[in-house]
Amino acid sequence: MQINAERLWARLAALAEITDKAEPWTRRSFTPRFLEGRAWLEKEFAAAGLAVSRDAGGNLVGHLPGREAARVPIVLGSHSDTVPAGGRFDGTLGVLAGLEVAQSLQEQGIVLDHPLEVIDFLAEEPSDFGLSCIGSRAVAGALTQDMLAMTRPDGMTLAEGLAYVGGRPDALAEAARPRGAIAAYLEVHIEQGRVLESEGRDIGIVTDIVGIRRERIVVSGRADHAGATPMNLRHDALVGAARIIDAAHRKAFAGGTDDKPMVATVGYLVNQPNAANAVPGRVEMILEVRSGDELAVSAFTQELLAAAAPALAELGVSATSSLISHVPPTPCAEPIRTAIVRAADGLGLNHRAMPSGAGHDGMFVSRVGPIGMIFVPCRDGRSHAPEEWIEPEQAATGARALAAAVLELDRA
Ligand code: HGY
Ligand code: MN
Ligand code: MN
Ligand code: MN
Repeated sequence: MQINAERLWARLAALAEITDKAEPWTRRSFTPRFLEGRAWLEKEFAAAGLAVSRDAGGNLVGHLPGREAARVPIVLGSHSDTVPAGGRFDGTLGVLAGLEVAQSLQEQGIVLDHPLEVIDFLAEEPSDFGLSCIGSRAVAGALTQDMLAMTRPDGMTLAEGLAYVGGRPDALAEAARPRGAIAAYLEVHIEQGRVLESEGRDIGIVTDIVGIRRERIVVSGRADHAGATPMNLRHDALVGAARIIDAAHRKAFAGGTDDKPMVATVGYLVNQPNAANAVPGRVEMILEVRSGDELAVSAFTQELLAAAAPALAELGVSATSSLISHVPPTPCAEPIRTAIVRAADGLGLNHRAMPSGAGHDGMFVSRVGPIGMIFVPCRDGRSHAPEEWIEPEQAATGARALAAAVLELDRA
């Protein structure tokens, strides 16, 4: 089966151009720019011959009937939202490679036994509500009322956000799919690391997706005049946050093992009042910890804040943490991995098995059906940065492996 590499590359370039111009490449979920990208995708899905719908969870779903309507679908997909000033390929490659496979099947008169779906999952990246994988949580029936009540800094609730993107927060049961409702889920994604490029591999076949825990930490001090407040009378919340951030970095550096490495990051921080001449009174930040070691991830923040307590007491500040999300490590399914290996071997691709240090929608889709992921190398392993890049041939290889794996799974 052929795919149209030029068309895939042209679509990747066109979707990338739908970005906040001041800060490429940015298409944050729940924003007008995201809706612009969705409108473009909807047009492309229809032009590719798919029946297009939006489910109650805010996902864009393209549907291609199969020979046997009673079968559950093979699903391809990923996400079209980005981190701020992210890249052009994180997520979009999976959505557009899936679309390319669906269109190429029709053009070559290949009718699968299974229905085929291509899904752009809503808000895979941590949204301004703090929550990630919102659309795939909805498909897994894991979007709770508490989550719908989460607010973003401008006060919008996630329920309002869902409605804004065409979801139906009061009908989430319609988006939820029971276990067994998906025959196989396949996602092509850029590796977002350096392994494949450094080893000269064509693709990676993912073994498992790392576990991720995110907590909101608030450091409370006292806002004061920066000039008239002596150092010994200050309660500087940002210095307290700095102690915590440095300790988290050191703890993760020393933590983990070779087969279960650990990473910890504070990438989001709000300093208040955030004025050059005011001692910071309050800091809110998000700490995320990732590792295959579930226990270590679960205990990380509590241990961290206990160890930082004397330093915080000395500063006259306090810290509290609240859980945002915790997703355990997610294995990819053996039969799906085997089908991808057969597909890659059939194409003569140089491949290897590897874990994913990045989170993906498959963490939740795995609750509905077996998942598999295909990684393509990205330049210098860079991602979540404007420098993110892949070559047209690498995009095409990912789509060809996806197409061949779909044919393998359809026959299974
Ligand atoms: O954060 C992640 O791992 C993914 O890129 N959303
Ligand atoms: Mn990402
Ligand atoms: Mn991604
Ligand atoms: Mn993903």
